[in-house]
Parts: sequence; structure tokens; C-alpha cells
Amino acid sequence: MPAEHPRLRRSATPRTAAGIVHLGLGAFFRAFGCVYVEDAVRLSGGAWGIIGVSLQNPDTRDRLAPQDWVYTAVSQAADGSETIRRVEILSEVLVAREDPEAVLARMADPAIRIVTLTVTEKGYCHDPATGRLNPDHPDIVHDLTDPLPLSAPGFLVRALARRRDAGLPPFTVLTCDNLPENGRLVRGVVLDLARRIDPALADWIEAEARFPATMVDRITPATKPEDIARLAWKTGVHDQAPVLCEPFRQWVVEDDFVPAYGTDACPDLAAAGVELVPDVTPYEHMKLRMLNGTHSSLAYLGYLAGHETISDTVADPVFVRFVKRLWRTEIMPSFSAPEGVDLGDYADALFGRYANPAIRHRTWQIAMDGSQKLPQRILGTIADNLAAGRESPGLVLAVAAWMRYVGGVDERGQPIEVKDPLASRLRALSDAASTPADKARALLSVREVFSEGLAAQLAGPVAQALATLSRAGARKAVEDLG
Ligand code: CS2
Repeated sequence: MPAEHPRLRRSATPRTAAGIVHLGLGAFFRAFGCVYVEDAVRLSGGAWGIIGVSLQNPDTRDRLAPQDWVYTAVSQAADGSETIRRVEILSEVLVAREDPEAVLARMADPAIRIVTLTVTEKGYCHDPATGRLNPDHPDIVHDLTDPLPLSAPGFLVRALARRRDAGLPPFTVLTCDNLPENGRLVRGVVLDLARRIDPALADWIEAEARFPATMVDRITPATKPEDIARLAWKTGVHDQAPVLCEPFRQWVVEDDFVPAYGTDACPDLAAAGVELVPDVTPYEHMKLRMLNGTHSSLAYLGYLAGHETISDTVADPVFVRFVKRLWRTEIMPSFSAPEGVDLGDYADALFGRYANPAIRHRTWQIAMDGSQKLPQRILGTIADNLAAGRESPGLVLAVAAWMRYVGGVDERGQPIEVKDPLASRLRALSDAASTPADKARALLSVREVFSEGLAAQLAGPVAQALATLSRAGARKAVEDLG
């Protein structure tokens, strides 16, 4: 830490008592949920401080501890201007792997009424193709018998059990991950695990707990060491755990919280700009397909074409045509827009967000965990298009680019650092195949990602796209789509 910069400190404002435990304290939730909840408390009051929990990695806790859990959120506009705010809503940060008992104790505390989650797609220990709990997941196997859990579903189930045993109402489980029907998905995973541990507990959770669906949106790239240094020079204060994000934010939440808490079931999120709606599905389709679907497509193809970030990728005219074509001809026809939303305007705004040069969102970061992301981001759209007799050549090319990517070697023969829970299996399947058709068949056989029906329909088009990719390279393949 440079001696000339004093450490970031908490202001004199009294700390807000905790009402929320958050599992998975990454940059996204600190730039998003924490900021919304802090705004809600500032505007309408309430004991809604947040206890942050990292499931495994102590890094965030270790960085935030000397700052009394306070950090800076910097939103970076396309014109280079920045809005800097200090976020003080965290009251404590714990690391579950180090002290699972402390985490369960907080989750079972009567003051806690909501548990929010951003544990990423793979954190639900589910099968991405079906959305159901994977009972063979090693953490789930552990959590079935050990009352001190490892997994997010394990913490939810064991904490809910403690609350039932103590005669308390359950908490609302508010997932903020980019999963399809995320509320229903986490509910299914929790109920399945609970039923295997104690069927009566599952009945109680089913009757009493609530799992609202959400659509969350704010582009938040990982913070880099140079961001930390630059911010210190700019503000004169050293924050070792700032978060950087775009100005845009949108949170749509199904209005369904645990009824036992009455009007005290959640912060005044509406005051902070959250849209509380009876059905999140149209917003979810719009966001997962329009944003995340093109994000992943640009990530695989852009990475292979040698582009480091999303803004670099959409500065390339070939990719500008590609992404606009994806929105207009393949994605927009696949779902109905939320009431009052013009999808053309939404796509234009998205393009502006991607092009924001201040946001250095690496294609490599978005390419991570593709096996967990592809179904809800890309494959659902392709399947709906197939059912309606429409083709999806751009999205099929993106699937082929994912296959090329998980093969672990880029177009210049350099190794790719593939991060994915299935990485070694995907690599082995890819290595064992000799022709594009073999490779397509091998990877389409991964049932966690592709259903049997979809795999059969995709075999021909994906093989062809893979052949084009290896013959012409990603950039030319994108260009040739027209
Ligand atoms: C991205 C998302 O990393 C990724 O996979 O597509 O994190 C994306 O930035 C957010 O969903 C935006 O809200």
C-alpha cells in the first residue's frame, strides 16, 4: 500500500443491523445488490445490513477486513466520466469453508429474513440441461450426511432446518444468478436435497419458504490490480477491494417474500428502483438471451479471433454486423418482450453498453464455465427456433466456437486456460476426435449440456460450423455469415 494514501474507512454513520445473509460475495453482488439495498435503506430505513459470505476463497474477506467491510463502487461511463461511491452496507464477511458453523448461526438468526445468492451457475450443484439437483456432486454427497455443509444448497437446507427446529419462520431465498427460472430452480434443488435428508423438513420448506425469481443486470468485470492503483491516485484513499461496473443497472424481482414477516419481509426495493412484478419470465428471457447469449457468443468467437475484451470485439466491424444480426434475426423472434419494452431499443442500448471502452470485460472471463451457461443463454433460443422452423446459423457458430475453445488450443496454436467444471472431460472428448463431425458428435453427447433431442438436431449444423472454423478461423467465419 503506498504510504501516501490513507486506508479507506467507515463513515461516522451508525452501522445498519443485518437483515440479509448473502452467499457468494463476488464483485457482481457488491456492485449490484449491495448498492440497491443500501439505496433502499437510505431512502426508507430498515434493519437491512448485509452479512457477506464467501463460500471458499478468503481473499475478499481479507481485503475488506482492514477497511471495516467498506469499499468503493466505481461506475464508468462511455465518455470516460466516473461516479465513485462508498458502500457501507456490509456488516461482516465470513468464509464458509473456514467456519461453516458461524455461517449457519447467522443464517438461523431471527433477524435474518432474506438469504441472497450469487454463487454462479455451478454453485447450485445442478444438472444444467435439466435444472435438477445432481445427487452425485461431491459437495452434495458430503452435505447429505454432514451437518456442516460445503455447498450453497447445503447451507440453505441446514440453516432452514435450524430455523424450523427453533420455531422461527424461514427466510426468503433470493437467487441473483443468471439461471433460467432461477427461483424455481433453487427451490427445486433445495427441496430435493432437503427431502433426501428429512422429508418433513422438505414439506415445511415447501409450505413456508419463498423463492422469488429475479432478473439481475449490471456488467461488472473482475477488478484488476491496476484499477486499485489508479483509484488510489484519483481519490487519495487506498481501497484494496473496489468494484468497477457500468452505470446501467436493472433488477426485476418476483414479488413473493415469506408472508410471516408481513411488511418487514424485504427492504423497500421499489424505492431504490427495483421492479417488483408478478412474473419475471419475460424479463429473464430478454436478459439471458439478448445479453448473456450474445455475451457468450462474442466471448468464444471474439477470443478465438484474438480480441481481449467485449469492447474490443464490438469495435471490429465484422462483429458489429454479427451481434446485430444475432439480435434481430435469431434471438428477438424467439420470445415475447416484456410489456412496454421495445426489443429494438433494448438491443441498441445493449450495443452501447458493450461498446463502452471504459469497461475492460475480458472475453476470457465471460468464456468461463460455458458448460453451465450454454443451455439458458444459447441452446434454449436455438431449440425454440428449431421448433418454429427457423435457423440459427450465428448461434450454431457460437456453439461450435465453444467446442473449439474447450479443445484448449487457440488459432495460433497457443494453449487456452479453460475454466469449466467439466474442462478435463471436454478436453479429452475433443482430443479423441479427429474430424469436425466426430468432435461435434463427441461434445454433443455431454448430456449435462445438450439434451438428446437437441444433440441429434444439431449434429449436422455444428459439424459444418466446426469445419468452417478450423478452415477459415473465427473472424472469417463470422464475416462469411453476412
Ligand atoms: C457475463 C455476465 O460473465 C458473464 O458470463 O455474461 O456476468 C454479465 O456481465 C452479467 O450478467 C450482466 O448483467
